[in-house]
Formats: sequence, structure tokens, C-alpha cells
Amino acid sequence: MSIRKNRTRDFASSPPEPVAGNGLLHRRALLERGVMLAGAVATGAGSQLASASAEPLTNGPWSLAPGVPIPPYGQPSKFEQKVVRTLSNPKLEPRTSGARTPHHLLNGTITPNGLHFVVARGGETEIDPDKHRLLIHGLVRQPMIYTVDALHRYPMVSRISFVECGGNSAPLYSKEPIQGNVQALHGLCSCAEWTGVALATLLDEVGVDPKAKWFIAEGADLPTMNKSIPLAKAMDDAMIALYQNGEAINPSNGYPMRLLLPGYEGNMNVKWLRRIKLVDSPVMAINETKQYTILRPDGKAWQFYFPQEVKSFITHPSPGLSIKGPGFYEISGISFSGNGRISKVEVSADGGKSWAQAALQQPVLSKAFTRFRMAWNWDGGPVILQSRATDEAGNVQPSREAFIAERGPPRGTPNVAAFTMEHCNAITSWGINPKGEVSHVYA
Ligand SMILES: Nc1nc2c(c(=O)[nH]1)N[C@H]1C(S)=C(S)[C@@H](COP(=O)(O)O)O[C@H]1N2
Ligand SMILES: [Mo]
Repeated sequence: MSIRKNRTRDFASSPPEPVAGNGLLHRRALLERGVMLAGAVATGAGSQLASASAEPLTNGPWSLAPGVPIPPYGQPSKFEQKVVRTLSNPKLEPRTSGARTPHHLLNGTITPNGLHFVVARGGETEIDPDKHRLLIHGLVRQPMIYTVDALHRYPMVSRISFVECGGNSAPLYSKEPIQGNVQALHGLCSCAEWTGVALATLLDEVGVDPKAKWFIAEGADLPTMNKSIPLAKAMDDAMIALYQNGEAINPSNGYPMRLLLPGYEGNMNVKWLRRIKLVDSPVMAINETKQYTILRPDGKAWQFYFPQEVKSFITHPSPGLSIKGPGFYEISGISFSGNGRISKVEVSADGGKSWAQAALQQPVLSKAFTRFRMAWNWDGGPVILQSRATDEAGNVQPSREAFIAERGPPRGTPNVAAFTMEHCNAITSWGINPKGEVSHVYA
């Protein structure tokens, strides 16, 4: 207690100094709540953090009567009913269905199963686990068929991993900034703890023919997905996932089993997985020739594009979450990279003129969401907030200008192929006006 008081007093006499334009504070301001508050008070910014009133606590009805029976399966509070996914195809018309994660209404790094994003070409497939089979064949010594029960008898592994659709953040590629919230712009990525059997364990058992260089993964849903994946990924960290955040995989995300390829483009993480075939060359399926092939400005294309690039976006504040008057705020957001760990996230409040390093929430895991936090003392003037992530492989998130210079003109420009909009990891900018309203801007 006395230690905390002393530190508070130290900081009150010397409040955290801004380290970049428009009031960004050194990240040590976040290390301890007392310090942060003292700094905010000393800078005249503390008033909105809590009410100073001495009004006594009153008893609501919930304090005067017993509660209700505990439900067998818990649901979020009824006061949180707005925390839901947005659906792209609620009536299940014959096209792809999507559901986007409400990142602006969540915190931390793990996406609850009911809010994990979904891309499903044929809707949510309902599979009877007792009838489901996984076949591993092709260039192997001994083809094998696995039931769900059988897979439970193998050693299991767990890892926290994000999945991101190659089309996530595509709205940032429009000519004018689309006025959507984080969910609309970046909702096609989520992060969960996945548990299952390492694919390498099963491949050891079937025996890999040295001629095998790729494998093809196939789902059991109606519009059969075929994706070619380098065998090296299978030997590295690919998993036949059976559990998502501790419970059986959600039906939307591939129940009873899916392929998890940590860090690789979402569409390769085949759900409702039923077949793995080892081959000596890629299958050249429609999903990897017509679709998911990135055309470059020079007319060449990246046909195979595996790891998702380094990315970050600010979730708080963000469009729809306006701020209320000058003072202290914590800016926070999500960062991740398909190439490994996040090594650094910088935040700018002046549209990229100056940057300050954000605090990274531990543990920082490879190919998983990492939350970053930045202390900020808003003076009430107009600002442009940005975040820029760097991964341990040295990749730095590009500005929108640099991204377009590399990848070609934005969508809506005549003669530009629609799929150039995939894999957009440009920096996102939030403009905040003196009223505290947040909008999507291009800086
Ligand atoms: N069998 C099957 N697997 C699939 C798909 C699909 O439609 N069918 N969609 C893919 C796409 S495009 C993406 S982005 C990811 C999304 O995974 P999620 O729905 O679990 O978030 O699953 C991939 N795996
Ligand atoms: Mo996707």
C-alpha cells in the first residue's frame, strides 16, 4: 500500500510526459493504475475517470432477492445482446455466408466461439460426428480412415492461433473511406485456442512417400473446398483441430474437425475436414487459380499466397465508440502476423507524423492476436489515430499509400481485377473530431 502511494506521489509531481504528437504518453503510464490516474489528475485530465461523489451504495432488486437457477449452458448477460456477429447472408441464399466478429465490443485476445467470424460457401454444415470419417491417402505407405473417436486416442496439442480470411480488410481498398466500424472493416479475423491432433502425428503413422511435396485438403460441405498446401506446413504446425476454446469446435467453424494452419490464409484452413491427399504437385483447383490469386500491377500474379501479413487496428476508440471530452484515454487494439510474433506496435495521434511505442499485453504468442495499449491525454482537438505493427520477421505494416503503390490502384478503378483487394494490411486511420466522434478516414 505504502509503495503504491509513494509511486503515485512521484508521478503526481512529474506527470507522464507526452512522447508523440497530440498527447500520446509513454507506455509506463499504463504500468500501474495509480500512476496513470495520478498523471491524469496532475494534467487536469482525471475528472471523467470516476465519480468523486460520496453518495452511498443503494440496493437494487438483485441485492434483495435470490437469483435465478444457474443454466446448464451459460449465455452472456441479457444486457449484452448487442454483442453479436453481423451476417452477410442471413436467409441462406445460394452464395457464400459470412459472419463478422464485433471487435469493438470485445476486449482481450480470445474470440468467444459464438462470435468467431465465419466464411462458409454452403452455410453451416451439420455433421453427425459418429458418421464422419477422415481419410488420409495418396502418396503414403498405408492409407488410413479415422473416426472422431479414433482421433481422441492420439496425443493432443493446444495452441492459440488467429484465423483471418484473405478478404478481411478489403473495404480499406475502396477509393473513398467506407464508413463502417471495426466489425465491418476488419471483422473477418478471430483468435481462439485450438486443440487437436498434430497432422505430423498422423502422417508419421500413414508413412509419407518421399515423392510427396504437397497435400490437398477437402471439406465435407456441399461446395467442396480443395486447397493445395505445402507438405512442410503439415510437418511444422498444422493440426486436425477438434476443440475451440475448450469445447468441441462450433458447427460454423467446422464441427467435428477442421484443418488449422496457424498464420496461413483463412481459406486453407479447411472446415468439416474429410480428406487429406498427399501429392507431388499442387492440384490447381478453382480456389487457387480463378480465386485467391493476387494480380499485381505489373500483370504477374501471386498464385500461392500463404501467411497472412502483419496487421493491426485500433478497436478502442473506433467508429461508433465516440469519446467524451478531453482527458485521459487508453487506446487499444489488436495486432497479429502470420509470420510469427508481434515485436512492436506504434501508435500515432497525428496521422503518422509522430509515433509512440505501445505496451504489448503479455504473453505475446506466435501467430496469435496480441493486444496493444497506449496511454493518451486528449486535448479535445481533431486527431487522426493510427497503429503500425512490426513482426519478428521484420515486416512492417505499410501505409495505405505504400500499399497501393505496391499492389495497384484501389477497387472501383476501371479494369482492375476484383481480387486485387485481398490481403490488404494497410494502416487504418480513425479521424476524431472535437465532439469525440470517430470516423474512418484516409490519411
Ligand atoms: N469446408 C470449408 N472450409 C472452409 C470454408 C468453406 O466454405 N468450406 N471457408 C474457408 C474460408 S474462405 C475461410 S476465411 C475460413 C474461415 O474459417 P472460420 O469460418 O472458422 O472463421 O474457413 C475456410 N475453410
Ligand atoms: Mo476466406
